Amino acid sequence: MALDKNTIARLAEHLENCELEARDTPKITDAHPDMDWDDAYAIQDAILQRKLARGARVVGLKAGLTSHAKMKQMGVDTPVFGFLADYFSVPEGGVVKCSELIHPKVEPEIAFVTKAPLKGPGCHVGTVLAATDFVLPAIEIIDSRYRDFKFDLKSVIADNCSSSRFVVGGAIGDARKLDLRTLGVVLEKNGEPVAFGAGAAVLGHPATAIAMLANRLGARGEEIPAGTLILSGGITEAVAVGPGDAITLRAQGLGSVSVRFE
Ligand code: 0L1
Ligand code: MG
Repeated sequence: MALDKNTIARLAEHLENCELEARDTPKITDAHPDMDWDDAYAIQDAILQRKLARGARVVGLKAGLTSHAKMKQMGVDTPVFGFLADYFSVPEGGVVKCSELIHPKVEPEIAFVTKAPLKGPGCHVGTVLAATDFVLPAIEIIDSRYRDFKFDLKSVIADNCSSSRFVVGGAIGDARKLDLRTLGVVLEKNGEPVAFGAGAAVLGHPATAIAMLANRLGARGEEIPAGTLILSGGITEAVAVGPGDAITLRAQGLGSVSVRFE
């Protein structure tokens, strides 16, 4: 690690305050160009500990930057992983207040819910499908705390991978019976289709993102517990939203899920 404990705590406080007060900041590597990957995840973990200390709960995990469209959009080349706090969850058909966010964007995703623990190393698509209870469509609302969404991978990991809100809904599906690679999604903004894709856009198969997360946690002696909700990553580029917008995700065989912004 290149950063000391105090610096990690200070950067976690800064980034979390930016989230809670909906204000942006330059990316943290501008002031700390030598920070390493362990520092980045340590800052994310310090943000998590701050939330837990205030009584928040973790209700899920996420993989981000898992599609080539997203990697190209953000100018990066590898997936990242974060956590979902309880207050990020928005009910199906619910409303997101833009005043609580900086510059929200939406992403169509496939969410997995596990029925057995997943522990790496060695997890793969087969292990993930065997441990999956069901899948369902999800809209992730991302909101990087970095000015104009300009960041590098270490900065974005520290910022809990731009996590801010998410909605799951629609119909649940059996991951053993669905072909998640060819499962098509259409994202609509105010009734107009604005993004299209299929599950294979996520690392060839969305379960690959879950396997990568399990393998990353396994390297730290941790696992994905049974009953965990995991967002596998945006299938298309993220779409900017603002007050008055209505978003619907239609996923083949899995119904639809909607959210509004005010
Ligand atoms: O969920 C995501 O793919 C977001 C990862 C962080 C990068 C971004 O803000 O787009
Ligand atoms: Mg996402």
